[in-house]
Amino acid sequence: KVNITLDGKSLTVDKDKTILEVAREAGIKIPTLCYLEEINEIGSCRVCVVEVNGKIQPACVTPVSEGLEITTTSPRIREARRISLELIISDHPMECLTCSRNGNCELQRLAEDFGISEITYEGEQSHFEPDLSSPSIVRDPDKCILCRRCVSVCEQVQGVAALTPNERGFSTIITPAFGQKLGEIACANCGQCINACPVGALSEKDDTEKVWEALANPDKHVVVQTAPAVRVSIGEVFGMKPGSLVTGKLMAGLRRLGFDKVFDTNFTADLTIMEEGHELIERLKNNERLPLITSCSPGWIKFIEHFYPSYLEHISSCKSPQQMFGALAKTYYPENNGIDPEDVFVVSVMPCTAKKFEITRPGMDSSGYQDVDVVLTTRELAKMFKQAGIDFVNLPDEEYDKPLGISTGAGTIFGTTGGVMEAALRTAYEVLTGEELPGLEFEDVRGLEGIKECEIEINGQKIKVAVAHGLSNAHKVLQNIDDYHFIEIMACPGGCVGGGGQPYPTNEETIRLRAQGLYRDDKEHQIRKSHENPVVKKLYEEFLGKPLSHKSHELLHTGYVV
Ligand code: HC1
Ligand code: SF4
Repeated sequence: KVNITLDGKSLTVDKDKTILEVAREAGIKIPTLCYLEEINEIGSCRVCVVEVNGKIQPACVTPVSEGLEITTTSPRIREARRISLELIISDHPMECLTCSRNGNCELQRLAEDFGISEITYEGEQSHFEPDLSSPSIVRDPDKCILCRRCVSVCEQVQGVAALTPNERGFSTIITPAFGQKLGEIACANCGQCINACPVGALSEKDDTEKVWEALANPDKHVVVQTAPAVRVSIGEVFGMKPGSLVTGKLMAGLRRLGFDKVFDTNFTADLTIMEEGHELIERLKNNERLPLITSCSPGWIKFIEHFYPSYLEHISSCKSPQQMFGALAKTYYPENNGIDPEDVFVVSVMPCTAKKFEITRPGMDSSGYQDVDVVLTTRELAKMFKQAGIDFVNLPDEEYDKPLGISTGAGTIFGTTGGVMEAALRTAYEVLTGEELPGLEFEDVRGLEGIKECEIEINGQKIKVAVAHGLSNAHKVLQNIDDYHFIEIMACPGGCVGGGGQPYPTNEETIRLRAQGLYRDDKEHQIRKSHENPVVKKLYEEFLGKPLSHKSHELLHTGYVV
């Protein structure tokens, strides 16, 4: 412990803390910009400066020590912070009105808080070409403020290190190494760099126009599927609490936009459990290619293809629920409803930017057409609601359409880390033993710990499973791959609730609340096991035959790129 004076008050505080941490604990707000707790603590933006024994120092990187006298607000400090901000803004394009972050930009908010009405430092601005090469991510270096939050997240949280500062001084630019483009490198398309960016230098590729066009085309039968994690986050854009479960309003809003049918990715999440569960059962019986590893997160799939191609035989051959849905929406659904599959246009609403990439992968056209036409992120759909003048908060609750909208509680928890594992165990246990599972909730695989493990006994065999989220944890779990029978890996921290297309801010708190929302949703479902989904059963009877059938393989399974 050390004794300090903070804004005139004597305090005894832990000695390994920074001034910023101590001030926050004391309820004093110090503005920050480049700071991301435990991820990017580099003190480069100088927005958090305070006076320490009379000297101006950045609070985020200055540790407390015995006898420090700290002042967090004074005319001198206000002036220093203003100068830092003005210098950053002097090399930032004033395109706020047309920027994707208009209204939720951290720089814009600070400029407002500090009452910045003119920039005194005029001079040359840097100019670079935007990078439009990725199917998921747009990088506009002119808007970059060099805070390095994206660099740190990509390296430390995702273990990819796709982005790095290049050049020096005024010419500094954050890019992939050797000036390559994002679309050409090992980038997982996860979008975690977008969530980390305080400004509009990184954003998702905007596909909303394609959807407006399809909705306005009278010849198109436009159907939409909504991912599990969207129902607990989209309300945030309209001022609702993170984790608010707004499934009914989401359906109503989508119908008001003009979609012909509103369906649910949760339905094909149940179907994935049937296919993947039986794959697990087969591999356990034959004791081959264990552990089985989940395949629904396209960022994770791109990551393993780049970094661990020799482990690809472990990956489930199941397409993700989004892709299974696309394949059925252009075969089973039109066949049963007298619609020409050529006229069906499939839109996905996903918390994820990598899903934009996934629809372009080889094999994602097993219906004879591109199975999914467009992916919108949660943020993009929220923008469309705004543009259509939809008063989201006051929408009534409506239901999903049948048949592709009927799902179980197991399908909904796919959207949080551990959920796919829990859903799979509920089904694998009952199919293998023929007995009812005593307790449905697998607490050991819930929560935000980076790697979770659990052991479950099925027919006398001990099945050891692991769950990892955030790709740096994927690196770790793969070091001990032989310890397990089944592994769930999701690219994003927290799983899809923490996806790169989710509303700002996506942080530990919002991720936790969204996950709680999904577990509530699971509890409210009457049916909570995928193999009990009546529409999934009917689909097997009428169309697919049985899990892992020839037709299932044709439509619902895929291969990987080495
Ligand atoms: Fe996900 Fe999935 S859970 S990958 O996170 O398996 O994106 O929410 O839709 O496909 O179901 C995302 C979420 C989503 C798929 C499902
Ligand atoms: Fe890194 Fe993911 Fe951003 Fe690619 S999308 S640069 S992997 S954080």
